Amino acid sequence: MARGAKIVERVAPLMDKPVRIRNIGIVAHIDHGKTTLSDSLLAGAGMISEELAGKQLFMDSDEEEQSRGITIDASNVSMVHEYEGQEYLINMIDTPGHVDFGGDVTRAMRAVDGAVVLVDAVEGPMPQTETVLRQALKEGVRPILFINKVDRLINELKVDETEMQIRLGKVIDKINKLIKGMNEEMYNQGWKLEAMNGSVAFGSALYKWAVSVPFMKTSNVSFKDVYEKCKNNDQKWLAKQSPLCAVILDMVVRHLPNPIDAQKRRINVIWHGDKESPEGKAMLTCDPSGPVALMVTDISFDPHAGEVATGRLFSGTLHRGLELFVMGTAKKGNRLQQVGVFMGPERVEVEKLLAGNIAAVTGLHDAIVGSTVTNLMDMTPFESIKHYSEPVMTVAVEAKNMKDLPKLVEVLRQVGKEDPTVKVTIHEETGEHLISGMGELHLEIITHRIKRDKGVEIVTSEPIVVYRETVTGVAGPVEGKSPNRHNRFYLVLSPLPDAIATLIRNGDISMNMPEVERRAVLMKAGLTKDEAKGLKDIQGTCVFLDMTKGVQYLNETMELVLEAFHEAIAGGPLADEPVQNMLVKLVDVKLHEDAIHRGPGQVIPAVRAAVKAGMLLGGDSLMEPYQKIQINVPADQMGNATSQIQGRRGQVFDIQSEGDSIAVIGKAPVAELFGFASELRSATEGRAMWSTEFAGFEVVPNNIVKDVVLAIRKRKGLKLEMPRPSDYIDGV
Ligand SMILES: Nc1nc2c(ncn2[C@@H]2O[C@H](COP(=O)(O)OP(=O)(O)OP(=O)(O)O)[C@@H](O)[C@H]2O)c(=O)[nH]1
Ligand SMILES: [Mg+2]
Repeated sequence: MARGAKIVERVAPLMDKPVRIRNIGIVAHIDHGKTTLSDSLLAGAGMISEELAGKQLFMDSDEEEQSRGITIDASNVSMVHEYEGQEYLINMIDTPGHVDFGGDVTRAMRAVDGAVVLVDAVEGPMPQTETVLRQALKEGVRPILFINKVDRLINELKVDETEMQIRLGKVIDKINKLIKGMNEEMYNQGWKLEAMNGSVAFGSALYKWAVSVPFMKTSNVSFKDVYEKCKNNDQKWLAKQSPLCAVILDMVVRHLPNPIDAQKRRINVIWHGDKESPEGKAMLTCDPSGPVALMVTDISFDPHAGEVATGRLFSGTLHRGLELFVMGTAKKGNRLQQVGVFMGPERVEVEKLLAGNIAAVTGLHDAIVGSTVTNLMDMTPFESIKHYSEPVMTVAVEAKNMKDLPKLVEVLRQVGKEDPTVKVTIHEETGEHLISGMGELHLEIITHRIKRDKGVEIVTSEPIVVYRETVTGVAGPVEGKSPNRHNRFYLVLSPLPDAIATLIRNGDISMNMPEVERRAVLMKAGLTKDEAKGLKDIQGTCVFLDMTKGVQYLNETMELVLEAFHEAIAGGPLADEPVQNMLVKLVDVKLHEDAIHRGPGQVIPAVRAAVKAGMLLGGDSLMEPYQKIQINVPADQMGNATSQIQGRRGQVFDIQSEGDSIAVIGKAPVAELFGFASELRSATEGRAMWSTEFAGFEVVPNNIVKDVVLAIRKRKGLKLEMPRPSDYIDGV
C-alpha cells in the first residue's frame, strides 16, 4: 500500500470530529527551515521514516525544489498527534519562503486557521517574516512562534547561555511588536506570544528537538541543558528528551483554534453574505449537514486525473458524484469525480470529507483559484484573495514547432488558472504570448514547467520589466470625434485620488457591491454626490464617471464608450503599457440621432482617441516597478552594501545596527536589479544576506524616460518617436 494511503487510514476517523482538527500553515522568511520542520514533524508523528526527514525533504517533492533547495509550491499533508490522551488530526501546509512564490502563502492562509511562524534564531525576523505574518492576521489566522536553528546560535555565533536567552527574548519582542502593530485588538485578546504560556517554542528542526516552558516542566530539560548539549555536540540527547514533534504539535493543539472556534470568527472576515442565511449559519458553526461552501485555494494538474482543486470546506460534506456550482460562472453543475486529501506529493481518496477540512477534489471544471463552490444555486462568494504584489517582469514565449501552437495557447490558459499571480497575454495573431510574473525565478520555473510537464517546446525571450502608464495632471475637456464627425465625446482626465486607489486595492470598493453602499463609500473618500452617482466602471485602478445629464441615446451607447475606455487603458499612448491610477470623466456628448451612424466603428475610435490624447495633454508618465531591498552585512561591509543600492538608481532610507551586524534598507527600480545577486555577493565577499520585495510602481525619472519609452516602442514595433496629442485628435 502506498505511504499516503496508510496515513489516511489513521487520519480518516478523525476527519469528522472538528474539535479534534487543527488546520495550520508553516510560514517564514526564505530558508528559515519550514520544510525541514514539516518533514521532522511528519517523521515524529510516524508518517515518514526518521532518516528521510530533513534530508530528502519529503515535502519538497518536485525535482526543481530538490535541486534548488527551495520550496516552490505550498504542499499539504495530514498527521495524527496525541495530546493529553486524545488523538488530534493536524492538516498542515508547508509554504514557500521565496517572494516570487508569495502568492502560495497568501492562498494557504485562507485554507488554515493557525500559523506556525518560524524565525531563524541567527537571522532574526526578516522582511518576509513580517509579510507572512501580515497575511496571516489579515485572514484572521492565529500565529504561534517557533524560533529555529538555535543550534547555530550556539555553535556558529558562539554566544553564551545568557546571550542566547537575550537573543531569543528579542525575537519574541519583535514578533509581538509586529502583531500589535498589525492587529492590536487580537493582540490584546490573547494573541500576544509568550514563552511562559507555551505559545513560543525554541529548537532545531534539523536536529529534531525543541523546548517550550510548559514542556520543560515534564521533560526537565532546561535552557542550560540546551546550551550544553548543543555545545558538546549531543543534540541527540535533546531530541530524545524533548522531541520537536511533541513540543510543536502540543503547542499547535493547545494554542491554535479548531475549525469550529476559528470559523465563528473568521467567517466574518472572509465572507460578507447574510449571516442568517442557511449557508451563513452553517459556516459559522462548521456544520457538516449544512449547504456545501468550499473556497478553492489552489489548482494543480495531475497527468492522470486532470485538474485538481484544493480548498477549505467551511460547511457541508463532499462525496463523489455530488453536483456543485461554481459561483460567477454559468450555472452549470460540476460533478465531483474524486474526493480526497493531499499527502505531500500523493493524493489519496476518501469516502467523504466533512466541513472543517482541506479537500482535494477533481471534477470542478469551472473552478479557478479563488472560486466559491456550493451545492446551492446561488451564494454570496467569499472575499477574493488579494496578493500584495503585482507582476513586475515579463517573458515572451513562442512555440518552437508550428504544430504546437494551439496546444501552447491551451497550456498558457492552464498556467493562468493554476497560478493567479501570473498574468498571461495571448496574442493568437502574432503567436507571441506574454507571461508576466513576480520575478526572474518565478518566470524561469513557469517556462521550465511548460516544457517539462506539458511537453510543449518553447522559445523564451530574456525577461523584461513591466511598465505602467498614468496621467500626472488634469486635461480637458478633450474632444474625441467619430470618423464620420457626427458624434463627439468630451472627457476630463485626472490622476485618481489616493484615497480611492487605496479603497480599490484593499477590495473595499468594487462594481459587485450594491450601488447605494458603493456611493456612500465613494463620498466618504471625497467624491461629490454627483460624481459618486456617475460611476460607471472600475478597471484595475482606473475609474470612469459619467457626469452628463439627460443626453439622448447615451444609455444605449454607454457600453461602447466603456469598451473604448477598456481598450485605451489596456495600453497607454506612450508605450502601449497598461494604465493605472486614472480618473476619466465624461462631461458632454453629442450623438447622431440615427443609431446606424453611432455604431462601434464610430464611438470606439472617438472615445479611445480622446482618452489617449488626454493622457498626453495631462502629462502622461511612464511608471516602473520598484523593489524594497534589505541587505544584512557585517559592519565593515556597510559601504559596499549601500553602494549596491545607490548605484542602481536606488535610495537607502534606513540603516539599523544590531551588534556587529548592519541592516541596510532601501529601494531600487526592478530595471536596475538584473544581476544584483551576484554583484552584491562579490562586492561583499559573500557575506551579505539580502531579500527583496515588491514596493509598487513609481514614475520613471525625466532624464531617462525618453530612452526607456523609445526602447519599449522599438521592441513592440511602434513608431520610433515620442507620441503627440495630434497623433490622436485634431486641433491640438
Ligand atoms: N543548523 C540548522 N540548520 C537548519 C535547521 N533547520 C533547517 N536548517 C537548514 O536550513 C536550510 C533551509 O531549510 P529549509 O527547510 O529548506 O527551509 P525553508 O524555510 O523550507 O526554505 P524555503 O521553503 O525555500 O523558504 C537547509 O539547509 C536546512 O538543512 C536547524 O534547525 N539548524
Ligand atoms: Mg521550504
